[in-house]
Amino acid sequence: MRITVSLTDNRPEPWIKALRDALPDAQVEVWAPGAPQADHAVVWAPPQQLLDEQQGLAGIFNIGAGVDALLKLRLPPKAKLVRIDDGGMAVQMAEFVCHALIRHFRELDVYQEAARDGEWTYRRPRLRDEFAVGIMGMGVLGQRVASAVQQFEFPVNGWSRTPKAVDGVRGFAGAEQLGDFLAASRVLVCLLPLTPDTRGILNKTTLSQLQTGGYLINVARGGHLVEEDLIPLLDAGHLAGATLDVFQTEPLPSEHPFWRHPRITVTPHGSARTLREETVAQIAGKIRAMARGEPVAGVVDAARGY
Ligand code: NDP
Ligand code: OXD
Repeated sequence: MRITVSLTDNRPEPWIKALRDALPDAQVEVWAPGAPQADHAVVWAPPQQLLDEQQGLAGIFNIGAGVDALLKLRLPPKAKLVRIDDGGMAVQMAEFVCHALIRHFRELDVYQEAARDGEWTYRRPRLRDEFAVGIMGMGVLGQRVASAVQQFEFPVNGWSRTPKAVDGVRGFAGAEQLGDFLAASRVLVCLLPLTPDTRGILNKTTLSQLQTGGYLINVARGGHLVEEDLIPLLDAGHLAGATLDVFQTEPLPSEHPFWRHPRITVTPHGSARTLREETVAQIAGKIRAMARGEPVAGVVDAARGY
């Protein structure tokens, strides 16, 4: 079996070594134009030329969860596109979202500011019942975040495309229940895939439907947020703040107003990083399962967009 590897932004050597260790019978090589036909490709943001040349691929394994960039390319007709499901990202996402939520809820920025001035000052306790957390996207990551947030006893709402019954989560589904979901939520966490249906879903109209003093945590894709709508909602006081890990243009340009807005926290698309060991183990397991003719999890439905 031959595996070709193309990982923009990642040094390929450690990945090649890890894949060879996990699949000792496979020939694993870095892709270059004109490379021999492979059975599977392991990719992150591959060039179109790879996909055009490797028409016989049975599997294209994305080393991340989101496949929006890959679905913009022309894929070989028979290839299954497989994403990473969890692979060590879910716990990272849970800790990142809980940190942003608790930092906001417990007003830790206010304390930090006061501490800088040597002020010993208390804030009145806030009621967690008034900070319902709405999670858009109740998939692998969204459900892990929901369970972590529940540990801190915040009310949790979940919104998905199809109805879901998740213990302790008030479920909403489909476009027709989006308004009710937003109206029931104060802290909004976006964990949707970026698809034609979800692009621009965080906008003036939807964010205005959050409860007053709303807080946005976008850890999915920059394309979900209509960026120019955010600062007016913050300045008008409807939103209290935002933690943004993803942006329409990445890296976020140095002149972008989000860097300097006092109530926006910017992180560099690192809320949940791909972990090589877990990712390679998952991909190798799926390649072995496919060779045995077994179904694998995480196969992308291109028509659905995720
Ligand atoms: P999943 O595919 O497991 O879950 C997607 C969820 O979104 C599902 O619950 C799905 O509904 C829901 N959904 C999809 N389309 C719609 C829609 N039109 N309306 C309502 N709900 C919808 O994905 P993951 O949880 O693994 O990952 C989610 C996203 O997180 C990734 O696509 C990626 O963009 C982002 N991500 C960001 C990272 C970062 O570092 N910032 C790291 C990793 C991922 P249903 O359950 O009905 O199918
Ligand atoms: C992913 C990401 O989709 O890191 O995995 O954004």
